[in-house]
Amino acid sequence: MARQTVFSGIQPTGNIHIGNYLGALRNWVALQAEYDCIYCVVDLHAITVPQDPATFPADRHDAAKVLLAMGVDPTRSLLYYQSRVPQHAELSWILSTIASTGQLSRMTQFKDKADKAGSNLGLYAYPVLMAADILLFRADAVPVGEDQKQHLELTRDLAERFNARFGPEFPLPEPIIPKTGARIMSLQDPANKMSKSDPDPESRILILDDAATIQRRVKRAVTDSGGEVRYDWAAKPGISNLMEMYGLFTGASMDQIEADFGGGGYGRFKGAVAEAIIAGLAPMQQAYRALDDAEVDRLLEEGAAVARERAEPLQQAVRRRVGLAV
Ligand code: AQP
Repeated sequence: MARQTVFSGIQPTGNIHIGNYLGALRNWVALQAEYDCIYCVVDLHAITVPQDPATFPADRHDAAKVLLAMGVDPTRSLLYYQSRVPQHAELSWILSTIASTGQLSRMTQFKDKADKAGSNLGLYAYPVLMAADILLFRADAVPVGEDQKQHLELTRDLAERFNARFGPEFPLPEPIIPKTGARIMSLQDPANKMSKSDPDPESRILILDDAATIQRRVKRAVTDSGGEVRYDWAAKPGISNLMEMYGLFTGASMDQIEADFGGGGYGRFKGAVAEAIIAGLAPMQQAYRALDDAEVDRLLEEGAAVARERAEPLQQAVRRRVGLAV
């Protein structure tokens, strides 16, 4: 039986943080064992908020390097820059003609980002491009964090609408959202998710942060009143967030963490969390430093060439369905 296809993407908007890793990217790596995986640095998405054209190429290159360092393996998976595969944008346009503006206006990420960065048509249409990314390769499953659930629902709606209007073309993709780590929260405000675009760098831990920075950021993380280490998102969101991180980096269950650290005070627990993150990130940081920049460029170009070739017959089928090709 043919392997199922997985697609996912990450924006090269600043450095990748442990929320991206725990929520989505560690699944990207794990899924390679079983699935036909297609992973994309979604640069066309990133320019929906202002980017500096002078530094953007380096940011994009760096995002690709972090993915490779984490274990995305170009001998097993496709890895490329979205803008190098023009079929993404073409399919996005076709899907936009069946997307409802009412549904797009209800997307919470659009509302959040439009408030911060100012609105533009690209930001509004972002979920349609994301749908095109996924549907272009007829993906069966999409590993993402919880914040992308609404966009996945829109993708499924668009696939269903297309199939009903033009004939059966797209499978309905399923999200793969982890049970823990799907929503890692800001270290400075556990009511908001950890995010690359948060203006406060103390709110996040980056994959490439050094040990001293990680220790400082965990130490300064906002915690709750009382000193008991207990997994309780309603009463103790700051500590519960750190517990999830610790659990994901060490494999310890929440019960185990409570048994080991419950009455020991926040200071001792925070020290252990920092050490677990430092140890968990060390192999990726070593792998990152060992990468050759020219080789990374070559791998990404090679990935794009394969992706273009693979996308073309699929996109031609879409053109035929809508009457743009015979
Ligand atoms: N805090 C998070 N916890 C768990 N998963 C997360 N993801 C993002 N933040 C968290 C997941 O990471 C993948 C890649 O995200 P993205 O780069 O496409 O954009 P994003 O979701 O908008 O992430 P950021 O870091 O918050 O970036 P900005 O600040 O640019 O918006 C996705 O699968 C996402 O679910």
